[in-house]
Amino acid sequence: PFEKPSEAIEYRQAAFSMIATNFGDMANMVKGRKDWDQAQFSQRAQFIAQLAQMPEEAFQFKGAEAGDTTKAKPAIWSDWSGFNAKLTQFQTDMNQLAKVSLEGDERATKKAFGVAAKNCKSCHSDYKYK
Ligand code: ASC
Repeated sequence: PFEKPSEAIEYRQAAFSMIATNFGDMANMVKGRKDWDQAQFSQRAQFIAQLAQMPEEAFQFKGAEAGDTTKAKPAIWSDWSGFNAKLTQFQTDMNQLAKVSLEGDERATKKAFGVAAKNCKSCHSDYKYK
C-alpha cells in the first residue's frame, strides 16, 4: 500500500498515535483518574486489537529504515526477529485484553491491562528512543 518510505512512516505513526490515545484513556480508568466504564474500556481494547495489526507491514516496507529520523531505533531492523517477537506479543496481549474486557469482569480486565502495559514498556526500552 506504500509507494515510498515516508508513507510507511506516516501510516505507522498514525496507528501508534491512535493506539496511544486509546491506551491512555484505558490507563486513566485503571489508575482511577476517571470513572471505570467497562463498555468504553472494552470498546477501546477492541480498537487497539485491530490497530495492533497495522504497524508491522509499515516497518517491513523496503527502505523504511533508511533515513528514519523518528523515535524508531535501528535495532528494529537489525534485530528484526527480536522486534517482531515483541510486536507479536503486543498483538497477543491486545487480543487477550479485548476478549477479557468483553467478558465484563473489572478485576480480570485490569489484570490483563497490566500485562499489556508491562510488555509495551519492555519493547519501548529496546526499540524506541525516548
Ligand atoms: C502508555 C504509553 C506508553 C505505555 C507504557 C506502558 O500509555 O504512552 O508508552 O502506556 O508506558 O508501560
